[in-house]
Amino acid sequence: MKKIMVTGSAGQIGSELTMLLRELYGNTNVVACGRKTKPSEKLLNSGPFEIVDCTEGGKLAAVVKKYRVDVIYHLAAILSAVAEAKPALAWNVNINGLYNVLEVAREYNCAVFTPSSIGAFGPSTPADHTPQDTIQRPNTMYGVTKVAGELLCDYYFKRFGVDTRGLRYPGIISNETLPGGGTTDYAVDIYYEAIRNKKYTCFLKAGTFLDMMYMPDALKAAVDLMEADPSRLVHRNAFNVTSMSVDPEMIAAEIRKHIPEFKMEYDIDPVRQAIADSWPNNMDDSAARKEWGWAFEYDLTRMTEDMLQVLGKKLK
Ligand code: AKB
Repeated sequence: MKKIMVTGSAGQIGSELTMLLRELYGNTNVVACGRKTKPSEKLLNSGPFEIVDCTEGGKLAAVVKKYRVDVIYHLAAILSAVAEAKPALAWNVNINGLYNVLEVAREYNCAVFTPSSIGAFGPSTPADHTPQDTIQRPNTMYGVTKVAGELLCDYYFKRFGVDTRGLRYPGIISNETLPGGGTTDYAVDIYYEAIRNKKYTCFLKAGTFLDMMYMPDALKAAVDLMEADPSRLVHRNAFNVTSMSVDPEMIAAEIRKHIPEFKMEYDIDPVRQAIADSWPNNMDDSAARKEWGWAFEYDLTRMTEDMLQVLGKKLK
């Protein structure tokens, strides 16, 4: 059985991916890593946990050695809005952290999954049906680190044969752990506030279209890509994947089907609006469909039903 390490395991994706990987590969075969001293009880009680800061290569190597890790899901990262506020931190975590992971993977022969993002595109990228291979000149620190990360992963595959794979994730919507400091976070907050207060003040303008995906599809995409036949992978490290292209009004309208009194107001955050305006409206994910069979299960309607049901119980 594969031995797996997850960095950033207490984060929005990590907290759920770790539990899925433990279900699939066995609890003791998946070591959760994070900088947080207090991960969730569920995570802590279901398998091994190690405190690891990915900017410290020696600690990463020690954990890989201790657990004889074969696959690293490297999720520790700084998201777009925080990266704009703290560019040096974003560079250190997103670039130096990834470099350390790749170096350890090279030394110990591990495969590596790294998420890229819609943030790897910029204002000169075609915004509609954004092709798999296109212009990538992002104007945010987050985007700079994501493009550099894609290239670094390609380099480690070509130069050293490290089995690197990755996805350009859209905004991920989930109900377990809140995202921290992203531009697409409104699409998570809106559901929490709909349940709590039946109203939401959105920091992005109506008409701001962005790709989104529900967490179960995001997790499935990561696992399916890592299990895919490598001989079919042309675009190893940066597959466009998406489930829906939506603006705030579309999500609000979908919520109103369940909570008719739901009200939406706007108070635009210029920093996050500028980031969102530089990202695609909708990506073409045909390469992922062709090369490893990507298909989503949750559209806006199905996701909204599930989000409101789960959060309705959780926030009671
Ligand atoms: C963010 O908004 O920063 C992330 C992303 C789309 O990469 N959710």
